Amino acid sequence: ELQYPERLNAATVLIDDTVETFGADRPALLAPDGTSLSYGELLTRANQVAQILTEDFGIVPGNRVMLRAPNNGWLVACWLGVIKAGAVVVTTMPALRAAEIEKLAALTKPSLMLCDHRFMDDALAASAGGYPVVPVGSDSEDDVVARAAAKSGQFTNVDTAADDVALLGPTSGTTGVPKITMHFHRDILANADTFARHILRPTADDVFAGSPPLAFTFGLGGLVVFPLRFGASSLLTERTTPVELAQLSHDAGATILFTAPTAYRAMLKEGKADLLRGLRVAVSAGEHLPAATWQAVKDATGLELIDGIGSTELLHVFISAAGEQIRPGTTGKAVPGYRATILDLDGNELGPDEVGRLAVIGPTGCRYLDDERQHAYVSNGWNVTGDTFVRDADGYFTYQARSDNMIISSGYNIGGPEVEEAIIQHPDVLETAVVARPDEHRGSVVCAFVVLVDGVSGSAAKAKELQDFVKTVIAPYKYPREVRFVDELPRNPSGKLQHFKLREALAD
Ligand code: 3SK
Repeated sequence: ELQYPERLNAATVLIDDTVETFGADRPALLAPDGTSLSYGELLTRANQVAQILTEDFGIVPGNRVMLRAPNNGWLVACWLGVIKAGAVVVTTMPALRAAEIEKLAALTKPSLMLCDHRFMDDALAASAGGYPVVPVGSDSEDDVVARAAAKSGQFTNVDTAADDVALLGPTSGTTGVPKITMHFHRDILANADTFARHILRPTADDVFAGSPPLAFTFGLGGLVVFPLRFGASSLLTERTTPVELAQLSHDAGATILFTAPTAYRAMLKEGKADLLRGLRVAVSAGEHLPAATWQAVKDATGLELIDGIGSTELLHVFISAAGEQIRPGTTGKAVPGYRATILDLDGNELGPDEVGRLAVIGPTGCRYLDDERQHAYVSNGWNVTGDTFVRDADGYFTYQARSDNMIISSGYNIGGPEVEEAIIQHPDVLETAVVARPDEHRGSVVCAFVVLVDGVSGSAAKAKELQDFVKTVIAPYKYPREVRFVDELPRNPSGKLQHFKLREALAD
């Protein structure tokens, strides 16, 4: 069991203690242009931000501070500065529009927002003067960068309790209605001390890289908390395509990569998977990893992808496997420190090989801010994730579908992801998402939305070709009776597929 002291500030552990242990000169954050920020420089910047918050804006412990920026060094310094000041970080995606920020602000009641200067318009429109919005990276005197230059860089971290809230993480999940998850100082360290320590086994010589935004806890863990906890370096890139990410990671000497299965498939399809050969660890999460993708990456690079499922509610990954423990096609076993089980609709535990709702309990775990959905998603400490899984007798968990994406057609239960997994094996397919379309005769039928690779166009003949192909890969009754070709699939700002939007499109 993890033991943390009663008084704990996560930023002390992540930056002050790391400087103490590993020295100030080690590179902490790497930028795509080849520049870097050392641990000592990052500590100074974070202290300056904490001074700005407390001295210039009167922020006191417990105040909420919204952050809005792409992945870069100033965002990390701001994140650490807020935690050092004992305040609460509210993470937001830079892609959000004014109305979305307004909704989050109504729920989280920020006292202040620190906002990358390129994303000020929507931020100002959302705040409408209700709380100050301070730019980061502009030429203005009011800017965090200019203010930082006038500060000493000395700050004594606020003596917070391990159970004080440090982070509010919004999640729209896959349904679009935001909930705000609350995380304590100890939670922030717990994922590093469970998933990272046991599955990734980082050392100070590792270089982390990846695509997820820091506002998504997948990115926060993989690109900030884990590297800082182990004294490693992290390459931060603003928006990149999968191929650009592969190239930049290769050039920076990355050893641990975090991205989603879609990105690995895009790297393979564009013939760039070779760039991954220098990695020690490649993590795939955020979406279901089909066994075919795992095998294709292994064949092309020799790398065995580490699959994982996590959630904003639990902060990071709680089921995974590495090395000889990996069983392709399964997500893995409960990460040490977590327990996972399968429940029926009444909340009773199911046995091996029975399909049901995944529930998890562990050192992190969900408290929603002022939200009665707490009762639906958390029961006796068990977090009910909204995913349908099956567990085998050895404790390995295999994904079936989001609980709202099991398709019942003519009495057959068909998991949408199983059909997606078959379609994606066709060489002309870049991405696909499968949902149920209501049908008078069959109850529902399987409908596939398909994005084709560049240079291939959709047609009735191509749809028939895909349908015939699926029938050769899985039981023919599961084939998509309808195929719709689209230019892109709807994703939320964290990059997760929004199947509900496709179901809505079918209902229109
Ligand atoms: O599996 C996910 O979607 C996830 C969510 C939050 C944090 C980490 C992960 C992998």
